[in-house]
Amino acid sequence: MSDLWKTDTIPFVGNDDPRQGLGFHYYQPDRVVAGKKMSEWLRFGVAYWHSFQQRLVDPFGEGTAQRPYDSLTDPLELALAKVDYSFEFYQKLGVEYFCFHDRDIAPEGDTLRETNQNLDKVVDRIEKRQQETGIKLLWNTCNLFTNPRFQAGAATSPFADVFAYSGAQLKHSLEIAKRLGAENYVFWGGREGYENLWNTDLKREQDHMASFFHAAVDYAKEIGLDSQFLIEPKPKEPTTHQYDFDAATSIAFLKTYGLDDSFKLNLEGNHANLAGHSYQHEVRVARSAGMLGSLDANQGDKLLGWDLDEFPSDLYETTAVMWEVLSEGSIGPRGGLNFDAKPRRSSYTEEDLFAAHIVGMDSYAAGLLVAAKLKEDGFIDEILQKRYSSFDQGIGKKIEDGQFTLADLEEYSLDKTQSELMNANEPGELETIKATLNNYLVKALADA
Ligand code: XLS
Ligand code: NI
Ligand code: NI
Repeated sequence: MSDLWKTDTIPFVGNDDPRQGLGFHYYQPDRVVAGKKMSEWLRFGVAYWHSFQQRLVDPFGEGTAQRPYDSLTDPLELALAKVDYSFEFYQKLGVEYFCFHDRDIAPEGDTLRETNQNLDKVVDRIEKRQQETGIKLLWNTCNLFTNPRFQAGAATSPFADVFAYSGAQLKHSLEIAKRLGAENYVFWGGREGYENLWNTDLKREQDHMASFFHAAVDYAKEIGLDSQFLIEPKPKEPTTHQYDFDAATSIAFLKTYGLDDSFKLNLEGNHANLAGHSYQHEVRVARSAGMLGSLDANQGDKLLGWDLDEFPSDLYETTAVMWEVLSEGSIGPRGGLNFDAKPRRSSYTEEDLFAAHIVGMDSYAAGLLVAAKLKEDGFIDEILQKRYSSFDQGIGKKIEDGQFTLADLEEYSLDKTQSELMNANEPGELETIKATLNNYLVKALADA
């Protein structure tokens, strides 16, 4: 592979040659697809934690990553070097957004006061680099799970001092969101859940979590922070049961506690699978509730059952997600595709980090192209329109309009024969649909 990335940006090379070098085969930021630029539909973001902070560790071994700042030993100097490197990386890759946890970017001190001082020094550098490059913050968040103080949770910790500390940490994190112009602010409930109900007061913990979110909403109002608040559902890991289990559970939680006007959802592919759902399902559920906020773009491995955070490469899945996004009109009011993903442990070079993002970006760009063709031809929309058309008139219309009683339905149905009701069904034709989807995938990409 060439060393071009060391000096230049990653080029678009087209798809004539299927062999993958360091170039984009499908992603062209300025190409207009379905009425918007690719870069506007996709709004790619780099996850600071995976790409610059963590070292490609797994539960069985230390990190393997090789980065140019590895030799630095002074924690603050190292933190600043990572910021500089990260902005070079975004520019060379051609992404416009990044995301971070507070603890990804700066070392902790002994007290929160010291930690905040460290944080502010690094935020100064980030702000400067943002101004120089025009690169924007898709979202930031609080890491309320790594430090051992959060062993039993943060906002749901059974220990009041830990709750108090968490709120104090959140306050500064929201101030940073305001300062850096975060489009969104994410809450992922790291250890907000339980290991076992025998030592857990579930109701009390959920009440605490809701009051934590209400306090965040209040403080955002107070400081004039207008980032879209997002909850990121995940069913398990690190706890056996996370309270933000999936989109449906999170929506119910937000509605129960009167928070649904202030939050939307940030949905992650691998989390969807851990919850026993497809990624498309999670996006559809959020859309149905008007709560699609943003996407953490990654994928799992069907042979392994934990949160692997692989870079997306499954075109069938990216097509499905982008079909939902096209149907919605955008990823969310201020959403984007954050690569909450890391190269495999044996892909430890800087070049691998580029290659990993390229496959993710190209996979979503390809998914967008296929989904746009599906939309343009009305293929899926027509299937849906036809399948539910019996609700457009007659008894179906009355049902949808709420103009019916059970007695009306009895009168309508009492003398219907078995064969009349069988004939009311139409074949679902899923096999034909799947074959046609494959044809669209192959054709749209060949034509790309
Ligand atoms: C972990 C989550 C996490 C959030 C941000 O599984 O995906 O990375 O996106 O805290
Ligand atoms: Ni995750
Ligand atoms: Ni995530």
